[in-house]
Amino acid sequence: MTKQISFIHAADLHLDSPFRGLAHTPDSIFEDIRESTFKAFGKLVDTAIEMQVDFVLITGDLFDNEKQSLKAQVRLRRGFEKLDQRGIYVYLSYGNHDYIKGNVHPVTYPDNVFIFPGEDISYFPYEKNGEILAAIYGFSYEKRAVTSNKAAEFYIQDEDIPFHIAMLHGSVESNTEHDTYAPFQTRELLEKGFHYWALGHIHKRQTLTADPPVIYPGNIQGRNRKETGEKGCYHVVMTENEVSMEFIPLQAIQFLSVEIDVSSLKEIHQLEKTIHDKLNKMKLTQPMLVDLSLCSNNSLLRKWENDGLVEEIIELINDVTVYDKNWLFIFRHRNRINDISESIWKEDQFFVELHRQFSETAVQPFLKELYHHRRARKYAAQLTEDEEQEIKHKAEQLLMHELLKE
Ligand SMILES: [Mn+2]
Repeated sequence: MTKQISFIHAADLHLDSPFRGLAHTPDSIFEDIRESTFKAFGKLVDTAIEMQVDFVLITGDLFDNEKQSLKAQVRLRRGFEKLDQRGIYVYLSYGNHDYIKGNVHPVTYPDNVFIFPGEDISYFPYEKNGEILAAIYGFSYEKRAVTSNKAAEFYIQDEDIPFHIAMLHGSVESNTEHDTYAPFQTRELLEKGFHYWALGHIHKRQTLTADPPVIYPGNIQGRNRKETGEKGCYHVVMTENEVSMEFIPLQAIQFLSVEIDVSSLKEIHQLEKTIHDKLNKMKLTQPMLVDLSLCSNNSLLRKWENDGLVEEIIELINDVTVYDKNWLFIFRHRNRINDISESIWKEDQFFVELHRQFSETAVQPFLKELYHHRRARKYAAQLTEDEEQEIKHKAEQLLMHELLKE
């Protein structure tokens, strides 16, 4: 008989994320938001039970904060107990957000839970019906950062075991978008001969290679406007000859970014209808947090914005579903207005030059002081390419308008 194992691979639960940036939402909605990481974890547990998997892998950042909130630990324990009753094991490692030394209220988890004890790579044998079927390798962050190449330290320890699975919380060496922890190169993982690399740390779902699978499942619940769409885990079934994988969404709330061109609108009430119609087209099967961009090629949108009418329209739209189970809430909006005629851009030498200057100027150097400020730097996240472009665009528009006033 061919040997088979099945498991769930998840990472980056970030339980009890504070969602500070969304504290301006109505209380009932903010409560749902604060509960979302727990709800997603609840679905993870239910999925593991429904799929009757052998075990669950959670590769780091179970908690959002190194203090490992007591609430998060208790909710985890309850979830693990449910899995224990079904004979499902849990293997987990701590990451850069929940490194071991930060934990102030350690909670004891049930016996089905195996936690990698430290930064040296170790493995747990998984036994089923008296036979060791799999070896699960990993390590936990003892402190906030692990910057050495941990991948190099992984190796298969007992060739007699049929399946070898590696859990690694870290990033590809060339990835500069995220803090680079435990950097590795995909090629070097492949050389190791493991059957599955269960990665964590990067919140965007990614398949680095399919055979053998080297997988970031992403986080299980989006936490900000950049973490859009479905979030979840992989259900993996492995035999000696093949692997089947299925992505299973777990998010309780979805972040969505929506762009609407409102250039043709003449009256403010049309703006309400246009946004409403666009959002109405989406089937609401769960709560949605919408990041709305309005674009226009004329200045009417700017006038509405300055008169406070856009804000009012958004409030009116938000009010519609605020008490529904599947609410939809626009939590952020921005305007993109290009109302300066092309002929000015392209023909007036002064403006052509101005535009060139803008495109060649970087925003970062002007922010240096802010990012080095002892207190500000804790809160100021690095700007993304997009954000930098947006700032430049706004500044350019503002300057153009001031210059063209005459
Ligand atoms: Mn994380």
